[in-house]
This record gives sequence, C-alpha cells and structure tokens, in this order.
Amino acid sequence: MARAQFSAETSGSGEFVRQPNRFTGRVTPDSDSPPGGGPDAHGRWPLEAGRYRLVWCRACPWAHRARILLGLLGLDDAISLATVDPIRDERGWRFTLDPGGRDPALGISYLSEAYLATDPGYTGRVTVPALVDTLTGRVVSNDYPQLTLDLSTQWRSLHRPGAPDLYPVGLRDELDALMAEIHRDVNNGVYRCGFAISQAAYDEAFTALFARLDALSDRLADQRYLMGDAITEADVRLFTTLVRFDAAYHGHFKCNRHKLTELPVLWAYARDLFQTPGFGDTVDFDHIKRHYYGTHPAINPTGIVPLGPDTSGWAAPHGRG
Ligand SMILES: N[C@@H](CCC(=O)N[C@@H](CS)C(=O)NCC(=O)O)C(=O)O
Repeated sequence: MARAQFSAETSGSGEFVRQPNRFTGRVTPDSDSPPGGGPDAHGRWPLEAGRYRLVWCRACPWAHRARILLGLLGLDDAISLATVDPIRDERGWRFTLDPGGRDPALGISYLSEAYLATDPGYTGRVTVPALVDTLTGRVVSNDYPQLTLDLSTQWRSLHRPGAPDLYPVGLRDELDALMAEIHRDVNNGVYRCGFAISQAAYDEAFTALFARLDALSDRLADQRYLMGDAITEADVRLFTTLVRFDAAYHGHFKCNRHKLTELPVLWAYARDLFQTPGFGDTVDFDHIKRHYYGTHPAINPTGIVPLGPDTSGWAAPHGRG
C-alpha cells in the first residue's frame, strides 16, 4: 500500500483515522480554583480575561473556527491570539511570524514546547488550535470542538453586548446531530479523501462528502443559514471547510466532483458568510495554499503551490437574505 502522510493515524484498510485530542481542560466560571490558580479537581480552569492565549494557524480549519468565534462574540480582548507560520518544520508549528521567532506572551519558539511542558511524554501530533495558559505556559485544551462550544457557553459574561447566540439551548439536540454529520462527512471528510491510501477508502469518503454537500445544499435552498435565519456554530464549522474547498481540497485532497463555485446554493451561502464581518476578514488564501500544498509531501512531493484559483468571486453579490 502507498506511504501514508500520517501512518499512526492510518488504518489497515488505508483509511485516515484522526488522533484523539490529548488536552481536554476547560475554562469555566464554575471552576473551584481562585484567579491565577490551575485546574480544579474536575479539570476546570478559572475564567479570567487576558489570561489565556489561543494559538492558531490561519490555514487550519479547526483553528479557524475558534478565531471566527472570538470576533463574533467580541472575545478578542479577553483571549489573546498567537499566529503560527503556515509551514511547519521538523519540530512542528513555529512562531516565526513574531519578532525573533518567539511568541511574545509565551516566550517559546515552537508550540511543541508548550505541549511538552504540559505532558513530557506526549508523542502525538502537536496541533492547533491550542488554548494555552500564559501564567504557567501549560496547554489547557487542544479539544477544538469543545473549545468553541465553551467560547459560546462558558465565556458568556465576557461577550460583547448583542453577541449572537451560536449554540441556543433549544436547538442543541438538532445542532449537535447536524454538526456530527458535517464533521464526519465534510470537515473531516475532506481529510479522509486526501489522506486515504487505498482506493476503497478514498471512494467511500468522496461519496459521503458529496452526498452530504448535496443534502446541505437542499437544506440551504430555502433558508439563509443551516438552522434558519440566524447564524449558529454549525455555519461556522461548515464555512471553514467551504472556504478552503477550491483553494486546497478540490486539488490537493482530490475532492473534485465539483468545485464550490459549481454548486450554486453552497457557493452563494459561503459568499454570504464570507462577506459577514468576522468571517472573510479572517481568511488568508495564501497561508491556506502554502500550508496544504507545502506540508504534505506524501500527497504533493514537489511542494509546488498552485497559483490559482482566482478568489475574486468571493466578493460578488450573494443574493441571499
Ligand atoms: N486536534 C485535532 C485537529 C486539529 C488539527 O489536525 N490541526 C492541524 C492543522 S489543520 C495540525 O495542527 N496539524 C499538525 C500536524 O499535522 O502535525 C487533531 O489532532 O487531529
């Protein structure tokens, strides 16, 4: 069988099986710890403005979710941002975009330093997003789905006035089910296409991906957002994959039944979100293309980054709403 990009996360049948998230601490107003303290007996860190730092990569869809939520909820002042270089070297994510190649708040050059300071025995992939405690340098969480739900629910006292409710109580069962389908077939589905090393695994992921996109397209044909007339977390999660689709997944991951621009409902929906404050202003197509095409040598051995596609269409009127 072909060489896997991530052999520890590839099954015997050639399927990509994503590693679990190692750090699952949560920041919550219910923590029993005092300000400045560590996690309590239940792993709950105290909620404090200015204490925690979100490490993200502009290219990464999982990290991009959290970045969008900081803006939508008005948490930019409460949680600071560290942005890594889109290209990892052999030691992983680097703070080469910062003066001296060091994150000014954490004082480290590689994100792996924070992972190893938290768990010296850590051997998995060092991933973004990571929420890091600036007082101790320890990783609180790399559990990206819980992280964004907590930004909506646990950080509420620090939201801006009028912040949207992205995870409304009455919709949670339906939202959770919808987000699980989107995760399996779309968010992670594109990776299951791209990292498959058997034809059967690729075929299965490809078929599920486009079947789900067709179903989502039907759902969005007569409503502006996935849950109706208001943006929810499900829209954020779908957007971060759609915005990378033509620039990365269509070519690099062989998700090529159609381009996003050839799926009229989804393309208009994605443009609508892109043009909403907090979405398009956080997108960096250059970082996206350099990251995907430049860091998966098993898939793109030359590392050549394509010059296309033309992204000017993202600014075109969307005709929705
Ligand atoms: N934490 C999740 C998802 C986050 C994730 O995969 N982030 C990517 C960037 S999109 C990453 O940090 N990859 C580092 C690597 O592949 O070494 C995981 O472990 O799979």
